[in-house]
Amino acid sequence: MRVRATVALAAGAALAALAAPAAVTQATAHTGLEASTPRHGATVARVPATVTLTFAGPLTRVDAVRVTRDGRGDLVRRARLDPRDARRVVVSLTRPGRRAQAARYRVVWRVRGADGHALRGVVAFRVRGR
Ligand SMILES: [Cu+2]
Repeated sequence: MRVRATVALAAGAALAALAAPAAVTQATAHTGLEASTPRHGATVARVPATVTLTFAGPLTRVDAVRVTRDGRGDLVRRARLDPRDARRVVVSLTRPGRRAQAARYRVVWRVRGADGHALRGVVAFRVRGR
């Protein structure tokens, strides 16, 4: 399943309306989420130590990442751009104890693409535990 990336409309639409055709092409080449580990919709045995988000193009900034467990809390220890690959966001997690891991997890992310657009989305996965 592909994760939907929502683009902040106001700035993009205004720019696209004013821009020349070449710039419009660039503005519509959004830096969407391409892949993640775990994948969206996956069921895994344990909570991973890190979640990675891979985008189609480079990012300039990670604005916010939150990882909830059954809709609550935040397991994020640290979220940052991969210093070797600006298309990747690496999120390290505080993992619950083994017995508390079975749950539904949501990675709620907000980043900024190199084209200046804000992007946001959610990667959901499930841990069956044990
Ligand atoms: Cu864009």
